[in-house]
Amino acid sequence: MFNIVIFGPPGSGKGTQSVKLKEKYRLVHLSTGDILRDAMAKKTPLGVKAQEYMGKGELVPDEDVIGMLMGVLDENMDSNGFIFDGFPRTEKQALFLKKNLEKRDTMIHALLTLEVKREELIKRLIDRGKQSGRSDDKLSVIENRINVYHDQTAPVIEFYQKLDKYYPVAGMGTIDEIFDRLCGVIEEVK
Ligand code: B4P
Repeated sequence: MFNIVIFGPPGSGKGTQSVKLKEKYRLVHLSTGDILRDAMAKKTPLGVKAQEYMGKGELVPDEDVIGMLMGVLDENMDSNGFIFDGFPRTEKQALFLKKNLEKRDTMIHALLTLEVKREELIKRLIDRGKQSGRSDDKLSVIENRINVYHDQTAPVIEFYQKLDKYYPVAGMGTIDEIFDRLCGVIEEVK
């Protein structure tokens, strides 16, 4: 298996690039944001709980996200590998992922981190909000999401730096330019 984490602040293009990477490398795309939005749309107990947090731009509690992910991992262990998109978002989630992949004789091969300036993140998310109607894509919530990223999510970088798996990638430019940069790193790591 070949497993990568696509990482970066909200609006850095994780979801956008995951769709392209999944096709090229035939990986299972596991987006915790998408799974949570699906649960919200279906009004499941997890979805109702997640709505409270996501609407404010806060992280959904680790226990809920971890519980949700376990089943999806086991359903796809015969695949070529995973793109984890939006997970891990805390050190606790990173440790959980490491232990659970080790139990299944595999690991994360690279944390690909998209680096994008704050003003560009805000611009992209406001633009997306106009079309998607996502309740977390409005200015006050976007600013909180970016702050939450710096406070709670950025420490995940250090976790993977210690494992020698951290790869920063410039996330400014066209979608295709950024995709080429990501593929360049993957070809080196594979
Ligand atoms: P996510 O769904 O992960 O979404 P995201 O961080 O907003 O976006 P992403 O980086 O994927 O941006 P995208 O490609 O769409 O998280 C949403 C919320 O879910 C979190 O705030 C949290 O509450 C909760 N959550 C999710 N996972 C969790 C976890 N593990 N633990 C706890 N809570 C969790 O790009 C954004 C826009 O930019 C798009 O409109 C796109 O078209 C545009 N764009 C992309 N690349 C571009 C480029 N190169 N140039 C111009 N525009 C570009």
